[in-house]
Amino acid sequence: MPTDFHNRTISLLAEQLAEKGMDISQLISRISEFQIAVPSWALGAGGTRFGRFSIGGEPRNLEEKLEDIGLLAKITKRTNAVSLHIPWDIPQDAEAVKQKAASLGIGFDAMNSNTFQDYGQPLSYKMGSLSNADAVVRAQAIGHNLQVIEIGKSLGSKGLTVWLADGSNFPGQANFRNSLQWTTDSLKEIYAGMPADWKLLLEYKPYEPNFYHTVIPDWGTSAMICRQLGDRAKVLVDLGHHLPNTNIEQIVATLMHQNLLAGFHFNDSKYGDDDLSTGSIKPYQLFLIFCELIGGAAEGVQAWDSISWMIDASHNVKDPIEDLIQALEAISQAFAKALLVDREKLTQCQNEGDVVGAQEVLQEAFLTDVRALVREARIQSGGEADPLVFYRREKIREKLINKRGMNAQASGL
Ligand code: LRH
Ligand code: MN
Repeated sequence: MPTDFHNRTISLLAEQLAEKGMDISQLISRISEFQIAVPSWALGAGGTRFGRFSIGGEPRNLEEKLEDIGLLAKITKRTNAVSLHIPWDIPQDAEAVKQKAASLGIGFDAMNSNTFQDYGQPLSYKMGSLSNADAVVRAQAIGHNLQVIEIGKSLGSKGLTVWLADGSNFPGQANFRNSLQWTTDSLKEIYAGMPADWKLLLEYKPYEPNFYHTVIPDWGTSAMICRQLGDRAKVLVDLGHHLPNTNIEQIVATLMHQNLLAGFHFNDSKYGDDDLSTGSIKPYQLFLIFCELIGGAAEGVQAWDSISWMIDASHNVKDPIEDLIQALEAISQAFAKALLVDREKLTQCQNEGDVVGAQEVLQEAFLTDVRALVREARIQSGGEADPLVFYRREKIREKLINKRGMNAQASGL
């Protein structure tokens, strides 16, 4: 039940926004429509090479992962889809899985292939997959991606995310040009194997697990390859896949300008690909990214609905469900704040070279407390006023531990 304080906050905010010519009910419906997919591999405790600390009550199979995402959907109303990773989440009975997901109000966002591990396939990916010097290994990796597409088709997914660990650890280990050409040729076969209404999301990453070169290290290389594949191939921006101090909002603006932005893997980081909770380290950057997204859509360079919104995080010390509640909230708040930017005034400042004025416009929006707005959107959608408070009050983790056991371990990273 929303508190009286909440209702008074909303009516005050409605007044403030009306003065700026903004209709709070329109903002609330934009926030309610904005849904973010949850990764199937983020429902267990993640880990690093230095160790993994289990959380207890982790989902032991795909069905239990869907139950946890169903809970998130029910209490936050901010997610309505899961992004599966193959082979970590191969459905035993696709139709049954599809029905279970539908009963929980969940659909299937982009599928993720995996040619960065060996999981019993005939040939190892140690020396690469789509860029491997051995054409037979490349063919195996292409075959895996085509299999992932078939699984995705049986679940109603419309996208394939390809992230390649391919690269090298030492100078001289790889021929950069051959690696790039073999990768591009392999992706062409995968692209040709996709249904006409699917998109290929090509994810870049500067390093890890290879520490000298990565075949697709940055947005430019990914965009260059996408252009060679076709217009349903676009660039996936994982926020953690940038060298320190990279201007990610400019990359987003540039990709949208070229109608080449596939979507996002939301997370946050201080140093490398830390996969920390979205908005926990650099909330202003996340806000600026949404400013570019809203600006690009308003200017018509790329359609808002053509972009995929997914979280990609790994929880070393937090309860995964609590972390996802926080991440969904942080993303919704960044989006809500960016919707408050007076774009007309900003454009005027930009055209008049009023640098101070432009910053004032952004800060005015960023410093507006939108928590009540996001809460109101959730309440109006039938969600919990405060999902984290609900999750703890209902002792859901304890109940999951009782049902699944302390040592239950989810598949994934
Ligand atoms: C690579 C990555 C990729 C996933 C993996 C789980 O760092 O971001 O998106 O396949 O994490
Ligand atoms: Mn990712």
